[in-house]
Amino acid sequence: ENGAHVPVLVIGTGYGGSVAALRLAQAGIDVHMIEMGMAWDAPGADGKIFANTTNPDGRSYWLRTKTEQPLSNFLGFPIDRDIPRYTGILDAENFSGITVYQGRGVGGGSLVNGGMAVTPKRENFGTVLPSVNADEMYGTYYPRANAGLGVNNVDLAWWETTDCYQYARVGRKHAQRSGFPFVFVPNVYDFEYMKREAAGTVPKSSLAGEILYGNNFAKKSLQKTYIAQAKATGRVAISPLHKVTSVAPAAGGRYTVAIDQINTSGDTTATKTVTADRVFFAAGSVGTSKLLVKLKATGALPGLNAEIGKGWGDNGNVMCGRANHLWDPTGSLQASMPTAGIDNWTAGGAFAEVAPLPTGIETFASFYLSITRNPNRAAFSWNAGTGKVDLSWQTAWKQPSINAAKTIFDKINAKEGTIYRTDLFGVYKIWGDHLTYHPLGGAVLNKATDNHGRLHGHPGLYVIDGSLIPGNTTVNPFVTITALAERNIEKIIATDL
Ligand code: FAE
Repeated sequence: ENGAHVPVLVIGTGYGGSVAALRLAQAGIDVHMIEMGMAWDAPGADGKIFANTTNPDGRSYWLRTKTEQPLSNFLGFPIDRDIPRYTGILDAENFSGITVYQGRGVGGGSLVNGGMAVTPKRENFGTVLPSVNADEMYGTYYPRANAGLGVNNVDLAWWETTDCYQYARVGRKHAQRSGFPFVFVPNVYDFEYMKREAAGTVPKSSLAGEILYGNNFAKKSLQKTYIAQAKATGRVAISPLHKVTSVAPAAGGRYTVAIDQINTSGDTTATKTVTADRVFFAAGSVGTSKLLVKLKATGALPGLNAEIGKGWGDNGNVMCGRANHLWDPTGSLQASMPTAGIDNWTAGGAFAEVAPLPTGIETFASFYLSITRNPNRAAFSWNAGTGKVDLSWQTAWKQPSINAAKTIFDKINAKEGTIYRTDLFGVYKIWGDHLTYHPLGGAVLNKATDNHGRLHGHPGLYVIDGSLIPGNTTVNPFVTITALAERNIEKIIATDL
């Protein structure tokens, strides 16, 4: 409520924010979480909370009047369509050189992501978080994060025979015939439920193509794990459809937090001010960076250092499809949750997730999201003219990612006698190089903050989300974001509170 005081305010309800809220509450501290997106706890007119991937509606996108699907075309035809403007679940945030996809709502990215719960290989960890003790991460915090997230593995005997992973078995065959390691990865989707979907005994979610716009069943989003546990403590309150616009020092070492309440059309219906002893920035790499860059530039938080907004990377994301021969179908039924990847990180700097194309028809296509070693880093900056935050990323900076992905797919195409699909991202365009699902950095650990996420210059302000990670995790990022948050909050509770 306007004028209220809270001990701890958390901005955002994604991985970092949920870990912070749960552990603080368990330590006996009352927490208020502010989330700009919706609660996603009530069904729409069709009886479902979330819209289907193949049939987007207002629930699907954050305040857009037209969908912006990551695969914009099919057989060369644009597939985007008009939708009502609404505070939907997936934000396709357009910067000048890249579109950054993010989840909006209680649960953040966990609402829209593919659930791939991947711990980086230990030998690569030094490049992921160079200032963090790897023994502690692999001994304590990665296991804690995996347990908290409810990570599970697919039953391999079932995977080998089920129709819905034919596309992945084709991916394995092609990888192995070209000599690449094919690795299974854990997921937070309940694979026992998926078996029952395949058997036809429960309502379908992954086998109905649900992914980008939310899963109605069986994906253990943060709503079902960390946030459910946090609420059960009785110490955590959440305000959805509230957007933090400012944080500034107040008397007594406290902070004043300005918040806009919005309606489902995105209009501000009230502005509120609260005070907090401590504020955790957990608005995601883009959300946290935008706030901090603005607050530093406009003088609200003058003590922030020159590292704010820097070190941003796209986790080297690049997408592509391959056209298979007609004797190599990938299946009309494709589970929307990926289970495996092609690991050419050491030799070629690419880890390619074998991704589904859950269109419901046979496409003879193999589709991949590659995570690559891309050295380019961008910075956020305040644009006083527009009153917005810009990002310096340029589309051409994806070239190292394309080169890395080609170390896998040029070889597979040569071996199989196949070609790239050129119809998925436009007309005669092979590479999906205009986007990322994995924004990382902008308030890098041990640079913009100390080695546990305390912002320099303003005691009581913390960063605890993907903005701490300097641009690349070598694999999908949310397990690392969660594990780092577990590490940092343990230290902060022990020494600051
Ligand atoms: P995040 O989860 O983005 O949460 C930030 C929250 O803060 C959001 O709910 C925002 O709405 C909210 N917020 C932002 N600004 C404000 C403000 N001013 N006031 C109030 N609230 C605000 O942050 N990762 C994997 O590891 N495996 C996958 O399979 C995978 N698949 C993905 C698929 C898609 C389509 C997408 C978009 C992402 C995927 N990711 C995946 C990435 C993963 O979801 C992402 O790294 C994490 O969600 C980032 O966690 P954070 O806690 O940093």
